[in-house]
Amino acid sequence: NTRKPIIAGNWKMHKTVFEATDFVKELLTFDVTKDVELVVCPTFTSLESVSALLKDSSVNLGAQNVHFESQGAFTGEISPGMLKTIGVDYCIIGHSERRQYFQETDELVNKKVKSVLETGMYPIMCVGETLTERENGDTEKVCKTQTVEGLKGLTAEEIQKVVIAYEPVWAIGTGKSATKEDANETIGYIRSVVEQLAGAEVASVIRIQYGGSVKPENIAEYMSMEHIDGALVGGASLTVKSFLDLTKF
Ligand code: G2H
Repeated sequence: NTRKPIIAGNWKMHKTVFEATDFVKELLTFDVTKDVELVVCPTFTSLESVSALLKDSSVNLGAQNVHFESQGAFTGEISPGMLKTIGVDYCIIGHSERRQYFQETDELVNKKVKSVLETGMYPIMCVGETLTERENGDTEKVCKTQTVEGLKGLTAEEIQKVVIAYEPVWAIGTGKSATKEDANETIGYIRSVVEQLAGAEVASVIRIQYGGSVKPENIAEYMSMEHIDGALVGGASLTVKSFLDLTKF
C-alpha cells in the first residue's frame, strides 16, 4: 500500500517543559527518516516551546486532548484554535485513559473530531475494547460503535484526514501487547467499517495505527502487517533512543 507510516509518541503526563525541550533538541541532532512520519505529543505546557524547536524539522506536533468549542466559559479547557495558532498539527482524541478517567463518550469524541478538522488539524482518534469486552467476544462490536459514532456526520473527504489508533485497553501500559495477527485482524475490520462509511477509496488511504505496549523490540512485527500503518506509543516514546528506534523496522 502507499500509506505513509505514522509513529506518534504520546507522552501522557510526563516531562516538564525543560525535559520536553531537551528531548526535542536531542532528537533533532539525529537524521530523522523521511519515510516515516514522526509526531511528538507533549503536555499542553510544553507545546509552544516544542513547536518553536520543531518549526523547520519534519517532525510534527500533537496535543493529547482538546475542547470542542472555539472559546467561552469553559474553565481549564483549551480550544482547537489555540492549539492551531501555536503550530499543533495533530490532536489525540478519545484515548482510553480519557474515556476511562474523564468520562469521555463517543458523542464527545465526535464533537472534538469535527472541531479539530474544522480548525485544520488532524485528529488521532482512539478506539479499542476492554479486557471484559474482548473476553465477551465484543471486540468488533465495540470498535465498530466507536468508529461509527466518532466519525458521525463527517464527509468522506474529512474521514480520510483522520488517523485512527486501535488500542486494545488491556494492552495499554501493561506490557501485554496484542499479537500482530490479532492487531492486524481488528485493524482490517476497522478499515472495513470505514469503507462502509466513506467508500473503498478512503478506506484504502486512511491510516490506522496500533497502540498498546509497542516498543523497539516489537515494532517491526506490527509494521510487517498489511493493515497496520504505524503506532501510538506511550512508555517507549519517552527517551530519544527508544523513540528513534521505533522508526527502524
Ligand atoms: C497506549 C500507549 C500510548 P503504552 O496508551 O497511547 O501507551 O505504549 O505505554 O502502552
